[in-house]
This record gives sequence, structure tokens and C-alpha cells, in this order.
Amino acid sequence: MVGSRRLLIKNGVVVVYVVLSVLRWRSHRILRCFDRMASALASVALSAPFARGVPLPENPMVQRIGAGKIHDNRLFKGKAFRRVSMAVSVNVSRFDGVTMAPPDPILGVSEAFRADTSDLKLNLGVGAYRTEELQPYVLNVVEKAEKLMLERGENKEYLPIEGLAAFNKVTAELLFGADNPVIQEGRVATIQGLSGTGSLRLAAAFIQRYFSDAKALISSPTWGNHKNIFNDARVPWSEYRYYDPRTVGLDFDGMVADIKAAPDGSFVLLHGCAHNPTGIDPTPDQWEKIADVIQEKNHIPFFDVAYQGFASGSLDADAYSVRLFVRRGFELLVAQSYSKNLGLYAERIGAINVVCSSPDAGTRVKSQLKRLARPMYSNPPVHGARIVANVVGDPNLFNEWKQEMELMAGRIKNVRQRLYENLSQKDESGKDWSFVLKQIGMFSYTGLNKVQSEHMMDKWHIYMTKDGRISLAGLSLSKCEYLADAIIDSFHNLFTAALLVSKLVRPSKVNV
Ligand code: PLA
Repeated sequence: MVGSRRLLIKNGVVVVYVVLSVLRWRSHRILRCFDRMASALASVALSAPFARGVPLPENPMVQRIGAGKIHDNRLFKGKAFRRVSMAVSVNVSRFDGVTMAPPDPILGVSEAFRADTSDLKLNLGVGAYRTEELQPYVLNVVEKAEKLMLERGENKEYLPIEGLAAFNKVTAELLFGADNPVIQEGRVATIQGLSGTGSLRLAAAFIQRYFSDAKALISSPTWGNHKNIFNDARVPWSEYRYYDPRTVGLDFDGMVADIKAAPDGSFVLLHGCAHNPTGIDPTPDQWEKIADVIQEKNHIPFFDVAYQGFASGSLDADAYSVRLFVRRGFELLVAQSYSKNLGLYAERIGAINVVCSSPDAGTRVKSQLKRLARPMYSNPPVHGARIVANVVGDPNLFNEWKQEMELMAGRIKNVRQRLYENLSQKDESGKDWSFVLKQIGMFSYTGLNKVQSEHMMDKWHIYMTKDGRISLAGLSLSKCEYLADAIIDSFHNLFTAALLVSKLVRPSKVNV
């Protein structure tokens, strides 16, 4: 009698659970509420004493619950609770409430490119260097360093949290210059990071933890991932003007005015060289004035140096802005990447440097960066760090690297020149395309907007980001003419429609 009543109750609970689960599936808006109720009922249905009729998986945690060895409230919390509810959610995914993420605006372009079967297709989306034959390129110095590493038979032990000491040393020296007082006086906290992105992310976590009231200022436009990084680290950000579409150049007055208007003590994110996506850098004189206003406002400069040596072909010239700010006595942050200049994209090798006013502050900052890194990824990978240490730390390989870098930067400059010539010769409207030549680095910001950029992909099979950026590093001399035809067609034939759309779709200025 008692047994059948229990069975009845159990069945009733299971029916209610199924109904709730179906309703939950139908309505995302009330998902959370139903989810909690359904899961709680599932736990009750399966818990002692009336759950004996329901088959349980061979799971020690579930059995312990059945045997009543865990205190009641544990049923609704933590792992035990989740395991039990999974056991009855046969046809309903616990992940139904997870929506589809949009493709990444940059890396998603490569996915679309791979899916295109046309012979004409060209990938100018992601900034990755290709040879004139449009093949990926492994630098000779990297191959030599790897050969050395194999010969030495190095082990695969964990690195310390801050990374490989030899790597950190040569990396900071490369950036600031080995004879820079901040290096000599031990005032730089350098931590090996997961390339530029991971280093920026670690710095953002540091800002969030120690400067929770501060805001980050980023250029408009900027590399798309900057916003994601600050959003995920919960660092509020806003944009400063940077690009002037009328001159296809720097909106210097707008930039200075916006940096001035920001709350004192903001972190100003600056692209050390080869601004992404515009390819427009301030002149030395403008850098001085930017430093003036940052100083006046007590802001903290935060440099992103993803292209040292790759922009101009000279490591020193590309470190100009960072060294200027250091010379002027700023405390500052610099994220570094070896993805482009050493072609180590997949090795995820870079660093975060914090220049402090005293060695003591540097030591403390470093300890906190390590503390942040430990629960995120514990310690960084060794392979890329050893390559860098071997190349940058060895005078012969270092010189060879500089030559290879000049070659890569030179090929991009040649392609830039050829594209400009093709655009000028072929465009009968007389439009001035000289801005292409004024830009620096691996990108050209064509001025094409979203509709026009989509037309480049749909009609011409040329893959690029929808903000009108093309990676010249993915272009060959022989493809310049085809690209010029595509740009001219997209620019002139979609001009009116594109104007209308750009008026309707305005980028947001402030976030979180
Ligand atoms: N900072 C800037 C300004 C960048 O352009 C990039 C890479 C990075 C940091 C991070 O590079 P890393 O993590 O590989 O060191 N930007 C690329 C690739 C080249 C990307 O989006 O991830 C780009 O196509 O914009």
C-alpha cells in the first residue's frame, strides 16, 4: 500500500518534471525559473527514500545521496546536485539555453574563406604573412632555433608562472632597449604571456583587480578583440576619436580632446606602431603631444605592440612611441606579441611588461601578475619562448632575423605600392587613392563600408573584415590588379546603397 503510494508520488513528480522541461524548452525568457524548479523536482524524484524504482547510473556520488550520507542541503548545491539532474534529463539538453555565438569578425572570415570553392578566392581577412605564392611562411631563423633545441634535447618540465627567464630578459630588452634605465634599474615587471591577446587579457585582469574604478580608453576604430578583452575582464571602456573618414587620416584633435575629457587616471590603450585596423600612426611630434595630455590627466598609458619590426622593417623605429613615453618617466603597461615579427602565430608567445617607478613596485606588480596567471592557465608554454630566447639572444640569429623581417616588411610595401598604382590607373573617376601609401603595417583600411566589403566577398571572392580592412600580407603582386578591380567596382557601384546603410548602422560609443 505504502509502496504503491510512493510509486504514484514518484510518477507524479516525474510527469511534472517532463512538463516543466518541455515548457522550459519553449520559453527562454522563463528558462532560469523553470530550470531551477525542474532540477529540484528531479533531485527529489531520485533521492531517498522513494526513488528506488528509477535506475541510477553507476556513480558513487549518486549512490551516496541515495544512502543519505550527504547532508540534505547538498542535494541542491554543487556537483552532486548537477549529476543527479543530468541522470533524468534524457532528451532535453542542459544546454538548450545556450544561444549560438556569432562568428568572430576576423577569424570567422578565414572559416568563410575555407568554405568557398572558387579559384579566384583570396583571404585578406586575418593578418597573417604569406609568401608571394600565398603560402604560409616559417622563418629560417625559427627553423634553425628549433633544430638547436632538438639537438640539445631539452625537457618539457613546467615553466615558472612568469615564464622562461631567458625569454623575459631578451623580450624586455628588445622592446625598451638593453641600455634603457628602466631595465638597468630593474623597474620592469615582465611576465611571459599567451601571445599578445593573452598578455592584454592578463593586464586587463590586473587593471580590474587593482584599479576597479578606472576606465580604459580605446581608439575608434581599434582591433576588434580589444573590446572583448575589456568586456570579459569587466573593465569599463569608452572610445576616443582616431580615424577621420574625410581625410582617411588621423583625427588628431578629436583624439586629444577625448583623452582630455576622460576621467583622470584612465588607462589609455595605444597601438605602439602600425595601428590596427587603420594603418595610421601619429607622427613623432603628435606622440609628444599625446604624452603631454596623458601626463596632464594622470592617465596610465597601455601600449599594445603587436608589430614591432614588422611595420617599418626596423625593430628600433617601431619601438619609438613606447621608448618616448618611458623616457618621459611614465609608469606604463606594454603587451607584446611574436606572432607577426617571428611568424609564431600558433605558438602563442608574447609578454606583458609593466614599467614601474621603483624596483620594489616592479617586484610587487610581478607577484600579482603571477597570482592572476596561476588560476587562469598556471604557467605558459615553453616551445615558443625557447625559440625567441634562441633567436633574440643569439647575435648571429638576431641579425639574420632582422634581415628576414626587412624582407617581409619589404614585400608588404611592394604590394602596397602596386595596389596603389593599379587603383590609380584603373579608376576613371579620378579618386585619390594615395592614402593607401600613407598607411603603415600589414593592413590597408580601404574606406569600404560593410555593404561594400560584403560585395567584395559575394561577387569577387575576396575575404576581408567588414570594416573595410584588408591584410596586404595575404596579397601577392600578381593579385593586385584583380583586387583593384574589385575595390573600384565595390566602391563606386555600391556607393549609394552603402551610404544609406552606414547612416542607419552607427557603431556604439560607450560600453559596460
Ligand atoms: N593586438 C593587435 C593590435 C593585433 O592586431 C593582434 C592580432 C593582437 C594584439 C594579438 O595577436 P596575438 O594574440 O596573435 O599575438 N591581430 C590579427 C589576428 C593579426 C587576430 O585578430 O587575432 C588580426 O588579424 O587583426
